[in-house]
Amino acid sequence: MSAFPKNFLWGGATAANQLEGAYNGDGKGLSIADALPGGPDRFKIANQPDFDWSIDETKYRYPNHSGIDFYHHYQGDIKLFAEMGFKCYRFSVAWSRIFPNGDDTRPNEAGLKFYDRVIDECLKYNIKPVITISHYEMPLNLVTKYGGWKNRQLIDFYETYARVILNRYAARVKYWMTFNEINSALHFPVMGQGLVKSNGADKMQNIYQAWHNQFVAGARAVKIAHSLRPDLQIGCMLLYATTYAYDANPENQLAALKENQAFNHFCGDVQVRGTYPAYTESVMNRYGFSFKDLDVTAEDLATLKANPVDYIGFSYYMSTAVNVTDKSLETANGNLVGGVRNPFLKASDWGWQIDPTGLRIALNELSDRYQKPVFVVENGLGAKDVPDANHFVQDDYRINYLRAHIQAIQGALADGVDVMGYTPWGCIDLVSASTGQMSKRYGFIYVDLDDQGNGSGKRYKKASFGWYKQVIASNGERL
Ligand code: BGP
Repeated sequence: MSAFPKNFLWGGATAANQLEGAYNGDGKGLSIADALPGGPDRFKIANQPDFDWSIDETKYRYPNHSGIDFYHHYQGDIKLFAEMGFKCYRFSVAWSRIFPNGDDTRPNEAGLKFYDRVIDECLKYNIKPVITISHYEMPLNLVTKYGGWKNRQLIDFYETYARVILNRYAARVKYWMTFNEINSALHFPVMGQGLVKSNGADKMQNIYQAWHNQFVAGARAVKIAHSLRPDLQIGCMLLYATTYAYDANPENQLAALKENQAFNHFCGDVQVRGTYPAYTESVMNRYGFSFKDLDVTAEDLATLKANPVDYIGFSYYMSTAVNVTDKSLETANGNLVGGVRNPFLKASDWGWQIDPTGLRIALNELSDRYQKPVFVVENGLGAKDVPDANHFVQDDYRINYLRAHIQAIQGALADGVDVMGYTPWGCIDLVSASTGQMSKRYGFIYVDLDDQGNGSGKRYKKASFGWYKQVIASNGERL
C-alpha cells in the first residue's frame, strides 16, 4: 500500500508574473513585478534612492514582460500537466489583471475571463486549481500612489479584489492561499509588500505594519471564502527554512529558537492561531519599536481571531544554520535567507543548501505547532539545464532532489503528519523570482528561451517529466 493518501494532491506550482507574459495585454495594469528589472541585482537596483519605478527598456531588461507567454499557451501547457497526471495545479491570479490600478471601482472583465479559461482547462482534465490570491505582484499604483502595504487602505483594496475573484471562482475552486511567502518580507519586502528603501523598507516598523495590514486583509478573505462555500480551504503560505542551531552550544540553540520565532513562525502564528504570539513584543523591541506603535484596532484583532486559515501552505527549498558564537564561519546563500554554511549539506549552484530531512522536520514542526493540515506548495532544484541537440534535458540531478524530498514527505506521513499535497515549483520553466532570468530552471518541461529572450519558446519534456508521471501514477510508490 502506498504511504500517500488516496486523495493526495500531486501537482506543480507557478506564479502569474513569472510565466504569463502579456504584461499589458487585455487591460492589465502594471504590477510591481513588471517594474522590477531582470537580473540578479534586481532587488539592489530597486533599493537605490533614485529608483523611480518607471519602466525603462533602454536601461534594463524585463523578462517578466513576456515570461513564457503562458497567457497564449495555457491550453498546451495544462495539457502537458495533465499528461503527467497532475491532480492539482497551483497558480496565482495577477491582481493587476483584475484591478489594473488596484483602486479601480470595477474589475477588468477580460482579466477575469482569462482565469475562467485557465480554470476550465484544468477542470477538463480533473486537475484541481489551487489559487494564490497574491503572489509577489500587487498593482504598481498601490506602491507609487499609496506607498505599498504599510498603508491601511490596501486592506480594503485587497478585500475588494479577493471578493471579486472568490465570488467568480469559488464554485469551481476549492483550494486557495492568501499571500505567497508572506514572511519573506523580513529580508526582502519589495515583492510582497511593495516596500523598498525609498518608501519605508529601511524601518522595520513599516514592515510589521505592512504585515499587520496583510494579516487583516487575509483574514477578511478567509471570511468571504467561508461565507461563500463552507468547505472551501483557504491557507496561508510561508517561506519555511528549517533553522538549526549550528551546534549544542546553548547560546546557538537560543539564537536558533529566536530566529525560528522571528522568521519561520511569526506570520503563521498570527494567521493560523488568530492572535499575536507572546514573543511579539520581544521581536519588535529588538528592532527598536513596540507593538503599541503599530496602527492596530480592536476590530482588526477580532477579525484575526474569528478568521484563522484552514491549512498551512509553505515553500521549502533549503535549511539554514545559526551560529552566534563563532563569527569566523562561512555564510550561506539562500532563498531570501542565509545563515552559516552547514558542513553536513551540499548546496545548489546558487548556494541553497539541499536538505530533504529538513523538509520532514518542517512538516513535523508545522503540524505539531498548529494541528492543521500542511501543504508543500513549493519545492525544487533551480539548475542550469543543458539540452542536447534534440532539446532533451537529462535532469537526473533534479530527479534525485525531488525523489529525496518526496521520501521525506513519506517519512512525515509515517510520523503522523496530515500532508495535503505536493506541488513542486516551476513545473514548467519560468522566470526566476530572485534572478529575474530564465536560466535558473525548475521545470519538468524545458522552455526554449534564454536570458536574452532568444529562442523559439517551444516546450520540450525533460527526463524528469516521465519520472514524475510515474511517481503520480503509482501514488508515490515508484520513486
Ligand atoms: C519562492 C517564490 C517563487 C519562486 C521560488 C524559486 O521564493 O515563491 O516565486 O520563484 O521561490 O525562487 P527563484 O526563482 O528565486 O529561484
